[in-house]
Amino acid sequence: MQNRIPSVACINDISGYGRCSLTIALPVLSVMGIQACPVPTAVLSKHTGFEKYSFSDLTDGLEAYFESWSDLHFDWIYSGFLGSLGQIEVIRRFFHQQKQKNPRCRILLDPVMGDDGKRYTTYTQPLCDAMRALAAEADIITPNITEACILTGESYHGESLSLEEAKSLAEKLTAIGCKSAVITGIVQGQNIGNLTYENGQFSFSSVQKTECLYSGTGDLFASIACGALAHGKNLCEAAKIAGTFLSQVTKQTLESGTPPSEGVAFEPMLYQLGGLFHA
Ligand code: PXL
Repeated sequence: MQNRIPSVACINDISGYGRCSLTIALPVLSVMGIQACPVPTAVLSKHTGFEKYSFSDLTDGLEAYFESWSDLHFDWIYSGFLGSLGQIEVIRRFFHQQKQKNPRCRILLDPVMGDDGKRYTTYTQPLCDAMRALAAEADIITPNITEACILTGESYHGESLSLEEAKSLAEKLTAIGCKSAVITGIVQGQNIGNLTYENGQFSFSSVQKTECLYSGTGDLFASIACGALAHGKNLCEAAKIAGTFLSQVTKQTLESGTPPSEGVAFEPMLYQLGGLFHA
């Protein structure tokens, strides 16, 4: 007899080209043995890192989408790229509806807003402010350093942080209102790592850095972490699993000569995630 399959509502955009958001979350969660239920926030032809892309915002349909889900309950909600300011309040209500139906429902919010010290082109200041308010409602947030600085109002000085600086930033993140946080992409010399802060405990794990910045790495990290959490791992374990896989995939992506805007070429290694958790 199989164990019950955990379910995750995945609130994110779908970009036709460039490996990010739902085109990462759905295959990753599925292969990890999770029922991944998409909530598309926008449809883009390519992600916003490309020079030219089409963008269709799906805010207008979101309320009816969630309304038709009012008879369902999910084990996890995983929220990522948001298409517009108007979506925030609708998503906040969905969070509350789900927590009311299932007090064990957990929310992982990836506050997708920017990278490398720059905001993504569609992220206006009001949208970033609203993301901060939504982050306060989450159980776990997974910002990179750029996003952690936007959320806390700290100034950005590059991707290198000492352990003490990272710990202080993580404490400021949870002061927003979320329970736990992971800061991703912390560079220390030749290494790159993630700091988790959960139940008052810090944990830092790092791997050797690849000399190339691929788009979608944050989405891959958060998707794998979400899958591991849905299987009952704690945040420190989930971050280690995600960080290790990401490091292997970025190495292979570099060797394959994939351009950075096309994202991490995870497809040939996806099956390895399937072996981690057996139902
Ligand atoms: O990887 C984050 C992300 C998600 N969705 C869209 C993006 C980006 C980053 O560029 O453009 C549409």
